[in-house]
Amino acid sequence: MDFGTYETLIVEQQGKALVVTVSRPKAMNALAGQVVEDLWALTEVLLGVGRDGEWPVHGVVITGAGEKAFVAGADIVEMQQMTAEQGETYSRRMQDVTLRLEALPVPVIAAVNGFALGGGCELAMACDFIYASRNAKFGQPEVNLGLVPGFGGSVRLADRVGIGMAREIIYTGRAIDAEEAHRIGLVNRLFDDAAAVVEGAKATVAELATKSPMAVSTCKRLMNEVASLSTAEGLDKEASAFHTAFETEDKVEGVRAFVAKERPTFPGR
Ligand code: CO8
Repeated sequence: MDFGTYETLIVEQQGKALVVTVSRPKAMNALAGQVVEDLWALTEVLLGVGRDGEWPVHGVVITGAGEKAFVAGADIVEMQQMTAEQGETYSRRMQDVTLRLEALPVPVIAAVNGFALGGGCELAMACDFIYASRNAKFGQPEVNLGLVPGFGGSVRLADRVGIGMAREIIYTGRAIDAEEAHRIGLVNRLFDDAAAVVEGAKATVAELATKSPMAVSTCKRLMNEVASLSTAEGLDKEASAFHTAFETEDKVEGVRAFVAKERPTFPGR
C-alpha cells in the first residue's frame, strides 16, 4: 500500500506499524494548517486499510520529531492573523481529522515525547492509547491565550480522566507531568525516553498483529460507538457487533484453531 508523501509528516512502515512523525521541529511540531491538511490526506489513505482483507499495517503510531515535543498545540503564530470564521474552520477541520483517527480500521497509539499541549494533547486523546516518555507534559493551556480547546479537548479529556479533573485542567491551563498523567489515566504506559516510547508502541502493534484484524477493528468501532450511549443502547450495539463478528472468516479460523489446539492464521476478512 502506498501511504503517500507529506510536507510535514514523516510516514514510515516499520514492521506491522505505520509510524507517523509530525515534523516541524522549529515550531515544536505545532499543528499549522499544512499539518492538518497532511493528516487529513493521510487518514484518507488509511481508511482503506483492511479493504478486501488487505492489512499492510495493524496499527498506527503517531509521534513528534525531536525529543522536546510531541505537538505543542495549534500554531499560535498562524492564529494571530485568523478571523473568528477562519478559527472555526480550522477547529472543525482538525476535529474531522480526530474523528477520522477514531474511524480508522486499526488502533492508533500516540507515542508522546515531550510537550503535548492544547491541540497536541487533543491529537493524543483522539488516539486509542497514549504512551508517554517520562519527560512528557500534557495540558490544555488555551486559557492563557484567551482561547478554549478547539480540537476535541472539552469532550475527550473528561472521557479519559473524569469530569472533575478535566474541568480543573481546562480552567487552570496547568501542565501535567508524565507521572500525574499516568496516575489519572490519561496515559496508559510510561517509558524512559522518546525512543523507548516509540519502540513500546511498535511492540504493542506487533502484539495486535497476532489477533484477528476483523475482531480488533470491530472492537475499536464498537467502543467508539457505545461511548456516548446508555447501557441498554450500548448493549444493543454490542450484540449487533457480536453478530457481525460471527459472520467473519476470522471467527471461523479463530474458533477452529482453538478447538484443534493450533495457532490461528487469520485471513483478515
Ligand atoms: N505555535 C507556534 N509556534 C510554537 C508553538 C505553537 N503552539 N509552541 C512553540 N512554538 C515555537 C516558539 O514560538 C519558538 O519559536 P522561535 O524559536 O522561532 O522563537 C519555538 O517553538 C521554541 O519554543 P520556545 O522557545 O517557547 O521553547 P520552550 O522550551 O521555552 O517552551 C513550550 C516550550 C512550553 C511548549 C512553549 O513553546 C509554549 O508554551 N508553547 C505554546 C503552547 C501552547 O500554548 N499550546 C496551545 C496552543 S492553543 C491550541 O492548541 C488550541 C487548539 C484549538 C485551536 C482551535 C482553532 C482556532
